[in-house]
Order: sequence, then C-alpha cells, then structure tokens
Amino acid sequence: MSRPKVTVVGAGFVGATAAQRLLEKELANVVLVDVIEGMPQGKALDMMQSASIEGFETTIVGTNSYDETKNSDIVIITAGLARKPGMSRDDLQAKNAEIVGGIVKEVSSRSPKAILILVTNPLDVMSYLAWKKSGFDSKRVIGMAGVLDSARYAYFLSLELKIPPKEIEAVVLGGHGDLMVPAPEFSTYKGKPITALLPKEKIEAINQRTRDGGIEIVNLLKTGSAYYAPSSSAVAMAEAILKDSGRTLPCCVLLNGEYGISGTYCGVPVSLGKGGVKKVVELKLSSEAQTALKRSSEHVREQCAKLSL
Ligand code: TXD
Repeated sequence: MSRPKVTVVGAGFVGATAAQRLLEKELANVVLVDVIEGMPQGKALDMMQSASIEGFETTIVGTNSYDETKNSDIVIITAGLARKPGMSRDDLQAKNAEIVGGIVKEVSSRSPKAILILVTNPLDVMSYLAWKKSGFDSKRVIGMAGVLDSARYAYFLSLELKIPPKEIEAVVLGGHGDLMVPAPEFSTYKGKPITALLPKEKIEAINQRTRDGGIEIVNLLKTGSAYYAPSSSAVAMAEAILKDSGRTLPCCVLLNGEYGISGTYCGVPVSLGKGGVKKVVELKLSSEAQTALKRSSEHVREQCAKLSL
C-alpha cells in the first residue's frame, strides 16, 4: 500500500514524539532527521521494535542526511534550541533562524511539493523565514502554535467547568508569545460561549495561565520544554492535511488583508487540507480582540525585520 511520507526534522522531544504519534496513528511512513549521529537511527529502530506490540504497519527510518527525505508530502521542522527557565521565545531567534534556514534549503529542494509545518521557536518568525527561504506558496508553509495554545486553553477551562477537555472548543489567536489572544467569546461548551458560563475575572485568570502555559512547563521541567501536547498539535495539522479533511484549526499563516493584517504571519483559524491552507476563517472579533491581534502581529513583524533575509 502506498502511504504518504512525512519527514520530521529534529529528533528531540517534540520531533521524536510527533514521529511516534504519526506511526501509531498509521498516518504516514516517517523519515526522522537529526544532526546528532546515531540518535535518529536509534530512536527509529526503537520505535520499529514497538510495531508488533502496537500493531502499526507504518515505518520509520532515522538518518543524518536529507537524501531519504526526497518527495515528502509534509515536512515537520522541530529542530533547534528550546527555552530554559528565564528565557523568552524571542531569545532563541538568532540561533534558530540559522538552523531552520539551513534545513528549509535542504528539504525544499528535495521535496518541492511538500507542505512545511514549522514548530521551532520563535514560531511566528520561523514560519515567515521558512516561507521566504523556501520560495513556496504561503499556503504550504504553516506554523504550529494555535492548536497547542487552544488545547491548553481548553484544558484550563475544563478544570474550572469540571467537564472533559474534549467537550470544549477553544480558540486562541495571535502570535505564540506573551501577546497571544485567547478568544473566550468564540470558545464554547455545547455551543455556549465561555463568557456566558464563567465570570470575567475567572476567564481573565485562565487567559493569563494560557499565555503562560509554555513557561509553566519550562519552570517545572527545568531542562527542555513541553512536548506531549506540542507533538499532538503538529500531528493534528498533518492529519487534517493528509486526510484532506478541511478541519478548521488555529494555525500561524501569512495574512493578506484578513483581519486587517497584511504581509506577516499570525495565528488565526484556517481550514486545512490537501495543498495546505484551504481558507482563512474570519471571525467577527470585538474591537478589543482585534486591537490585541494587531498588536501581536506587529510584534511578529518587528521581530521578522531583524532577520537578514
Ligand atoms: O508551540 C510550539 N510551536 C512549540 C515550539 C512547542 C514546543 C516546543 N517548541 C520549540 O520546538 C522549542 O522551543 C524548540 O525550538 C523546538 C524543539 O523543541 P524540543 O523540545 O524538541 O527540543 P530538543 O529536544 O532539544 O530537540 C531539538 C533537536 C535536537 O535533537 C537537536 O540535535 C536537533 O533539534 N537539531 C537539528 N536537527 C537537524 N538539523 C539541525 N541543523 C539541527 N540543529 C539541532
């Protein structure tokens, strides 16, 4: 059976866990790439040895070169440095721009039709950089952050409402940083907006915990950052693309006038399928949320201007 091919670059915590999820869901055959010699090969071998137990028929190869990545349908880029306590995502920019820029060159030449899913931080800037460096249509260069931030929001809301997280449709917009914009008026439980279910102060406290969702985990782990929910999020995007489902997920995409924003990457709901972004979904935001979204996107624009492209 011919299966789709997904390359995961960076076989660290997020990359290896994403690879495992792709295999176990039988979404694609996987190529796992890392610069550390032997490491992706070792992890791939270990995962293949779980195949008879887990019952998956998908395969994975680990490698330090890009030749095996040829003609991938999707490339998920997770390579780079992760935050340590006390660091902001922006602190990673210079080093990760160098790493991601090099990777995009390698993968885009070998898989010219691929869809790139960016995970490396600072996410919005890396998405813009990958778009520029690949020369791909922006519909095929998408950043993962909104799915994760919304999943965190759903979890925190579910704790307060005492219901399972999956029953909440949560929406977080904007950049993946302190200026992200949780949207309680569009976050719902059984079709009812959260704003009708919880008092304003409670919602504001949950919004703030969501904005701090990444650093809360960094501070607990001491080394490294979150990876279970981030890998789930990247794989949810890959699944929507591979199955051409049209599922609407908040993703970091290039805006061309939607939400009054142009020429910069920003987190908004999009419908995903074959070919990447099918459509940007425009929510009717309150003027407060619209201002916050604009401010967040301006920060991304300023950070992108620091790149030497
Ligand atoms: O919401 C989001 N977008 C994020 C982003 C959620 C969680 C993590 N986020 C970011 O993803 C994080 O801040 C980092 O920038 C990346 C990867 O996080 P991870 O936790 O997986 O970091 P690791 O475990 O350190 O793994 C990084 C791997 C490691 O094995 C390196 O050897 C490898 O990247 N690496 C490379 N691979 C290939 N090619 C090059 N050049 C390279 N450089 C480093």
